[in-house]
Amino acid sequence: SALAVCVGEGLVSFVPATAGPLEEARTFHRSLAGAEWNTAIALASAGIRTAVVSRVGDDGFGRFLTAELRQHGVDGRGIEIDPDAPTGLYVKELSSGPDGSIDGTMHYYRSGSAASAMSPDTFESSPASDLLAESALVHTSGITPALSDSTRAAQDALFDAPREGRLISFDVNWRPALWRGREDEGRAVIASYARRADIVFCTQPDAEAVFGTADPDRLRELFPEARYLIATSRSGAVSFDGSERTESEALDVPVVESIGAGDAFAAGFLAGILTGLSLTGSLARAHRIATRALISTRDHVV
Ligand code: KDG
Repeated sequence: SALAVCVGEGLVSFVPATAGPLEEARTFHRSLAGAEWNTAIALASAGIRTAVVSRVGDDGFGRFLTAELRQHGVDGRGIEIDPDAPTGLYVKELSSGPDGSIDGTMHYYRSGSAASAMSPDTFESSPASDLLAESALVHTSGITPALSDSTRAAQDALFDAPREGRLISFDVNWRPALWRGREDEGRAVIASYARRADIVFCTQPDAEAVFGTADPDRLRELFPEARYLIATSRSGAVSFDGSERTESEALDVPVVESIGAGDAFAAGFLAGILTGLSLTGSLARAHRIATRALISTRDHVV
């Protein structure tokens, strides 16, 4: 069956047990995170043969992340172990609003991480090179080129390599914290990948922040090359397969955790496309899997 390869940084996330400033947080829940890794796990859970190509540190966190992948049926042979650099982390800081709602801020501890040293070389040696050569689809996002010059070169190598029928899927995933002080460059870099991808996912706030418009028809004009363009919002998605336009509604559920829902949505859509579903069928699958992520705090979707 078709192989999907997800390329990006896996992170360990730490979420405090209670809301409040980090200086007061004593107990944290540890989970796997990282957009492309979340998507990989959701793809494997949807029955798609899936591998991750990445790098982790030679440390307990790296071993935890790769064990989690394996447990969910994702092939982790394409993950290089860096003897010198650590596995990246993020810590969430929770604050509670006057109405009882909980808001989270992400603090990254990932600069100089093992994955931020991904480079075009990462794809040259076996088994990563074999996995990529065999893949029907490669999924990555706007996070990867934000990490370092070498990860950006890696992403370019992925996009510039002969496709040979392989689809390149790109989730915009605008993370301004990773582009601080060079936001305009970040916008241009992300637009350049969106122009070259076969499948583009973009949320409404990201579209506004990066492309200056969240109007799906305008986005279709900006990125005419992508075969599939999926513009998502809290209420649903407007999607294009070529010039065929479809609107689909998100299921109306109480949201427990929105982080990771986009990763799950992408996985559902890609699983649909890889198994030959129509645009409508793939979208239904995407909404179903994203809804599951929205209403749960399952370990792998934070
Ligand atoms: O999409 C969810 C991700 O944002 C989260 O898992 C952390 O990969 C992450 C990032 O770089 O923000």
